Amino acid sequence: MTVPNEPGADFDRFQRGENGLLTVQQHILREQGRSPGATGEFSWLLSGITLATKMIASRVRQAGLTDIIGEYGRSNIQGEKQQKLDVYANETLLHCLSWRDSIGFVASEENELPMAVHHGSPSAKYAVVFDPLDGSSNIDVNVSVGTTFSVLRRPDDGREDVSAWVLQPGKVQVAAGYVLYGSSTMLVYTTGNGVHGFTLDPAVGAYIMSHENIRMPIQGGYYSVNEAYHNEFPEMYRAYLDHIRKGGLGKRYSTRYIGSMVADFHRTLLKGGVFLYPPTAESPGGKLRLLYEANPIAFLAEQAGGSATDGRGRILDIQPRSIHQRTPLVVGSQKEMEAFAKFAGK
Ligand code: P6P
Repeated sequence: MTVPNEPGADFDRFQRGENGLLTVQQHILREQGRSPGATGEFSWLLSGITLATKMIASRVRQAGLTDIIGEYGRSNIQGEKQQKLDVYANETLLHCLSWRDSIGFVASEENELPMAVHHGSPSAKYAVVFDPLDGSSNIDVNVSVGTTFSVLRRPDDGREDVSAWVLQPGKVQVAAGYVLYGSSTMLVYTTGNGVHGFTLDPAVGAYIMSHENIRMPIQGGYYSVNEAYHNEFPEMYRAYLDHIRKGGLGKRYSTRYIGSMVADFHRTLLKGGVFLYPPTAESPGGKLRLLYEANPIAFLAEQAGGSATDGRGRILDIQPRSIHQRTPLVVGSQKEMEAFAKFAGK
């Protein structure tokens, strides 16, 4: 009997993961060659994030049972009281990423300065910026929280200072995503070739593809904003929200606001609508951080057919000036964002 020397038909089916068992590592390898960010090195880098977030998910799930709830007893660079889980999540990500020699620098919401990892080594090609546990003040009341991350390539102009590696506009991100610790633990990421969602199967310990090529609906049914600050918002935001409430977008909207950006955006990604964090009296430049919150969210939104602005221009075009720089953020579906652009005078 001659043995065929080409892959059988089943090979393609298994490669495509039609049997429902495609893990995120396999997905990255399958994407290899289709997008600049998806290489074997990148798969190894991403596995540092997926490993850390599995460890974080395990602690989040046990939060009420172990001594991991409550304040750590210190404030972070943002002046926010660190929760014990913030510190655990941060140290877990720093540990796992330090073992990836393709990473030159990491920057965290929890640390004032970036950390040089393998900078100086020829293998160091990426910087990773992240918020280890966004929305952590919600942990004590069992509300979803999330990890956000953004991957940047080393500058191609030979500049080796950390600012050149880290302070890059969102439009050059190699990859970005988040992990939502919700009713299930989901990783949602993009390498510029669509947005894909993977649900953690705790029995297997692997993120399995559950949402291939997520597309935002053209229009949703929710707007998401902290209405307590309504009177502080600039006029164009208040006029826009009144327009939505009065049926100006051709349908009745409901409001949803979880107070955890990853959860509020995840709903917007899957169901459509708009999420806003406008300038307020307390945060005139916006509250959300550009590098590791707004940029990954904006990259995902654009890859899924939506868009994201700071009220003046495209989030991804903003040239960062500092690591912890904040920005106003409006992100959502096509219809809601086209309407916002009119109120923003664009
Ligand atoms: P506010 C959580 O602290 C966070 O950074 C985001 O996750 C969330 O969208 C926002 O702040 C909520 O802020 O002022 O509405 O409580």
